[in-house]
Amino acid sequence: MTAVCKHEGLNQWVDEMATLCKPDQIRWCDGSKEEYDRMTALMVESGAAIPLKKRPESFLFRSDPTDVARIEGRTYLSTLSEEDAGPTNNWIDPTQLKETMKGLYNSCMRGRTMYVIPFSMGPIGSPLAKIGVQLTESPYVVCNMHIMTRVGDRVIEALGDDGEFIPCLHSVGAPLEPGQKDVPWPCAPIKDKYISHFPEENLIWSYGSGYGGNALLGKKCLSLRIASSMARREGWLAEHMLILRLISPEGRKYHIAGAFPSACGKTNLAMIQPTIPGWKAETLGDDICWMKIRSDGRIHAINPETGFFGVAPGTSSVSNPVANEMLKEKTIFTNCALTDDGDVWWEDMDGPPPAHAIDWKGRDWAPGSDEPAAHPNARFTSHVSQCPSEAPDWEDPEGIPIDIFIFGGRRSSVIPLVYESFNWDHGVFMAASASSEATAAILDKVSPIRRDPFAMSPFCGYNMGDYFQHWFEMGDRLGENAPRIFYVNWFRKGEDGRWLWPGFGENSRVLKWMCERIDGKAGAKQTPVGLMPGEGDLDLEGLSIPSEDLRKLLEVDPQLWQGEIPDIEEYFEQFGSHLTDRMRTQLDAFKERLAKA
Ligand code: SAT
Ligand code: MN
Repeated sequence: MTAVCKHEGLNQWVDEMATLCKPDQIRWCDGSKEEYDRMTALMVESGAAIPLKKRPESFLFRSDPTDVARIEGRTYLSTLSEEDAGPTNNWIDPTQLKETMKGLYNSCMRGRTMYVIPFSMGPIGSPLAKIGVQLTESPYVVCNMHIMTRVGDRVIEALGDDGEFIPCLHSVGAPLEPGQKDVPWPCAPIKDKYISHFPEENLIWSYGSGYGGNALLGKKCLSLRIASSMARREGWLAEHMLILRLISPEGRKYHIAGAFPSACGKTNLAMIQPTIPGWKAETLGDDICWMKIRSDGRIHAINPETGFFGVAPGTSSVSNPVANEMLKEKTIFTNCALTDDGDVWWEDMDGPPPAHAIDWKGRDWAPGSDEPAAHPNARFTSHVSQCPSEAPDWEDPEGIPIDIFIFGGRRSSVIPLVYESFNWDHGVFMAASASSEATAAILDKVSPIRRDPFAMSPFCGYNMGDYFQHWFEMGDRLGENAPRIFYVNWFRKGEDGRWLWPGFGENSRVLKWMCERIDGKAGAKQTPVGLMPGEGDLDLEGLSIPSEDLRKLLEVDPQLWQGEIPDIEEYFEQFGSHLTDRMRTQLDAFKERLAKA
């Protein structure tokens, strides 16, 4: 039974939006298991969901073929002044954007039920948590929000009669005329999709897509775009980072927050199983990290989410044995292939491919087909409690003090395996000049290599130039307590196209070096890009890696790096007066070090 909402502001907003969208009925979500089961039953009956015989309480969904990933070209940051959105965001004047979207929202939920989803990002009552309320007519979104966030009555209770909430209006944009038969995955054409953010009002309006970050509004929209803008105003950080705890054989705990672009292995790293004897790892989060400086002077992190929305293809007992285990039950799969015996399948899963399957578009598929069986951005949605490596205290409302920041991207050349910043400002420069090769997590075509500072390029809710300044200032406030900053690249390839580094569990060797750097136990050598493990500094015991590969992985070629400079300069240039002199100082110093090398 849903608690009666006594929050007048919330009730009024729901009424107004219902008047605009004109659903047949309104249902308040209570977050219960019964509700989840009712919704999945509804979707099985309608044909939107396929129950999986091989995985208890698990379902497969196939999206519309045009609605398979975030669409950055249709994502907007609507501030009063265009300058406040900055050059990396799409901008439309708020009045104009609202006019356009109101036209689209008008009657958009006809023939459907509007669900009111009260949700909390972060443990309810935590000083780091925020409450949102999403309106949607998508039962798929309701179920995913159940897994990814804390939904229901306890959120309404926490709101009281005047608590602060972030309104998140969502519609798939596919009204049903009387008698019209529904499709399994209703959505609007790409030209009508809008994923809009109004950070000055803490408001989110999303229209036309039912997929991932476009539709699960607690994720990128609230927890990154809106939250980063709040964080700047309020002096904290909302970042696109995994959170991981490493435990040494002596029992010392190290907390790592790592930022990588979408589909660059954040989930795998968050669930790493160290290959070094005696070292253990625990998972705290795989995508989003909110951090505040607490009374001990250190920066504490929480994972505002409660689930994983991870890329399925490539997940195997080699790449991610933990996820492999986690996905055995109670999981929503989207755009994976379906096997004849009622299981899901994707490329690079364990074992041989099935002789026959139904691909993500619902067509017959057999090995050797031109197209992959699963969409490359096929996803799983699983609750944290199902993760075998879950940290027992992952819901600690106080957050966990961070020791190490890692930044990175996917680069087959130039960027070495690992390096450490000389100091905080240099680390901010390293993160700001991060780059990555394109992946399937975004639908738009992007250049083969794009600058993706802090892995926040698609998610920063204000001018990215000001964001850099915010990071510099956080360092000033943290002083001696500032986490150390590292950059990694697991994706370096040899001239023959081979991966040079084995990755996955072996990445623990690199993490161990970072931990030992903190304790002053491991050495490093000076290079123009930063501090790097010298001969014997990385623990490579038990790993057979050709010394030539290792040399390549840890090589800094000043000439190749020179080639990066014009791109970095051009990237920084676009921020004009919003680029702080502190960043220019770092760039100049880097150029000087390269010139001397
Ligand atoms: O679609 S999501 O934004 O949720 C996933 C991602 O791109 O990282
Ligand atoms: Mn992400």
